[in-house]
Amino acid sequence: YLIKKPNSDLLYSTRLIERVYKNNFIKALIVDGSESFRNQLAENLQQFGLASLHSSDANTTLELLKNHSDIQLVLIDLDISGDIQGVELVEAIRAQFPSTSLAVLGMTPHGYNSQLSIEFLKKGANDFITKPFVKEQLNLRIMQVLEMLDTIQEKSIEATIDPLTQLKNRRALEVESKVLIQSALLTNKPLSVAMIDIDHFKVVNDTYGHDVGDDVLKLISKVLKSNFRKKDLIVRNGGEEFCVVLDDLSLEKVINLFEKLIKKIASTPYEKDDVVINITASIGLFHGINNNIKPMLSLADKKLYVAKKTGRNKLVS
Ligand code: GH3
Ligand code: MG
Ligand code: MG
Ligand code: MG
Repeated sequence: YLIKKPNSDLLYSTRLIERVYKNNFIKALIVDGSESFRNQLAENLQQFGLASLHSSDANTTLELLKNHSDIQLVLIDLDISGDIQGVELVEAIRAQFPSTSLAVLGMTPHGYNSQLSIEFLKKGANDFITKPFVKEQLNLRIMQVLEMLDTIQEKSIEATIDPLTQLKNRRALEVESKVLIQSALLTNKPLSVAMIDIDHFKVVNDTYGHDVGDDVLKLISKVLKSNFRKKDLIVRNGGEEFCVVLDDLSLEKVINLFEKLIKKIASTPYEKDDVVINITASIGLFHGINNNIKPMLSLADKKLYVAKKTGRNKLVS
């Protein structure tokens, strides 16, 4: 199947090698009914620094993908072992592993109807390649689908991460709070939604300038991250306002957590050169459940307003 072509080490192979070295490690999964083809393909990928796992059927493939989250590329032949065929496998993969997590390259055996190859694309493959192919062609396609994966991942990160603080943004809040709400409703457990707003932040900007203001926002973001669990949803809502959504905690525990946070913020001044800025924040907390994030946010916001009106540097729940 794989035609060896002399002097195939051309432009795209070089780019592939460079890419592999830049990213350290790319793991591929080869899904093909023929062991000798798998070995040949694996050897070719190895030359470019791509390690590969093998499978010949759909179930093993899905199992391997579940257990190896570092796989970035799956090469799938149309004609694989077992009842589930290559195209259906692509569909099953995409149901669990969206194009943000994995690149899929279909392989069409020689002499197959071209309509079948198109099915690969319809079911979510990034591209397909027809056998027999020369190495250069394979490397080029691999390069392209991996670059596509990079772009998709970059765009998806850009869309959900706040570039200044690296916290999640409001768009992420909308998407991820839905998941938290669903599971809270299912398990009949409350959520905690907190609105956190830095006190008199405008004074920081007006006194020390916008750049220092930005640094303060970064500092507060670090304090926020250090105060919560990895799974907790911490969001920069906009400006100097943050939002935290926690699941599965009693009101008492949550109050403790946010009281601790308030103290931590107040005792972590911004320091640079001769400048020392003491920062405080006010927090409004909602504890309960609703099938939509918006009313919970707005109730937390009302409590925040009370905190601001009654002296700041405090939690109102
Ligand atoms: P309060 O205690 O009532 O919350 O007062 P405040 O001054 O913190 O609130 P206000 O809403 O009046 O001002 C917020 C300021 O935050 C105004 C705006 O210039 C500043 N700000 C918003 N986004 C950014 C940013 O990305 N960087 C910097 N440096 N400042 C920002
Ligand atoms: Mg304000
Ligand atoms: Mg403020
Ligand atoms: Mg504000």
